[in-house]
Amino acid sequence: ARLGAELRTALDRGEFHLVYQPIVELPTGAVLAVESLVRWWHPDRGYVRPDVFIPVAERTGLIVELGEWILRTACLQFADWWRHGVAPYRFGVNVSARQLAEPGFVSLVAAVLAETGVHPARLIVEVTETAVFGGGAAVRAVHELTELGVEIALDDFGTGHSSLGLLQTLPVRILKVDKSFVENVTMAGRHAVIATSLIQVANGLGLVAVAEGVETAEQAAELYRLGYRRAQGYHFGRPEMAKPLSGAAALPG
Ligand code: G
Ligand code: G
Ligand code: G
Ligand code: NA
Ligand code: MN
Repeated sequence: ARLGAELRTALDRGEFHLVYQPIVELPTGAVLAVESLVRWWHPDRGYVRPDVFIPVAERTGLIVELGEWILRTACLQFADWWRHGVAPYRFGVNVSARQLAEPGFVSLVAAVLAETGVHPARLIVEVTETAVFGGGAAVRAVHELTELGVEIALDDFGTGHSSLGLLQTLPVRILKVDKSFVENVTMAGRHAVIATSLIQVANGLGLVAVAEGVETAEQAAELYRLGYRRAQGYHFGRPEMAKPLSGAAALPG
């Protein structure tokens, strides 16, 4: 409960910031997109991990307001990159289950895009399989976001309530293959089999697969051999704050 109250204060005090991690093309390493990830430095607690505070924010409902701040901040950053001619092709924003199901979420996205002057096709909304598994408001929001021109990515694919049927009915174009399958991709075993199958499913359905959590050149090479053309992970670039825009290299990675 204390953490819940502190989240409210943190938002008012401006203790959150965003970091950005590159998503690259294989094998060139060219940056195609960035994913924004939220960070919280508490004056006493120090760094609090998002997998600790995001679930708390979901329970208290603060995720709606925090999520709006995240969306607007990422869009403003992208607009700034765009103005300076250094924008990647697209940028991803994580949206939690509760945010997605919140009435007015799609209108909010439309308003923030208009306000910041970002073209809808530049935005990728990253949602988990579990968020859209039950149908209902979250699934309607995904359809409406697509009508707006926003891209949808299924995050941590293969670890949640996975259903290949979801890929038939949801207007998803990007599968983010969870890092647990990438970790052991260079060793014969269950994870490698799943990584192999998922790229075949993605390619067969005309979807884009992104391999997450790529940490070594060996993993990148094996993923390329399997057919992956998009990757993300420490090997290519850590999540970093946007660099001040004066010189050329402003993007992370
Ligand atoms: O870096 P990592 O520790 O950045 O993030 C851990 C988890 O926290 C992610 O898998 C994601 O589910 C969640 N997360 C990180 N940033 C955001 C964000 O901006 N919004 C939401 N809803 N979740 C986020
Ligand atoms: O939103 P999502 O659940 O996909 O968040 C991605 C998570 O993975 C974040 O916590 C991010 O910091 C983390 N991450 C990004 N690249 C790597 C990597 O190469 N290795 C590991 N272990 N984690 C990574
Ligand atoms: O290592 P991590 O990805 O959690 O760091 C996220 C960002 O926070 C980094 O880009 C780093 O520059 C920044 N950072 C590191 N230490 C501090 C700190 O003590 N306070 C603040 N506000 N930011 C920090
Ligand atoms: Na994500
Ligand atoms: Mn993920």
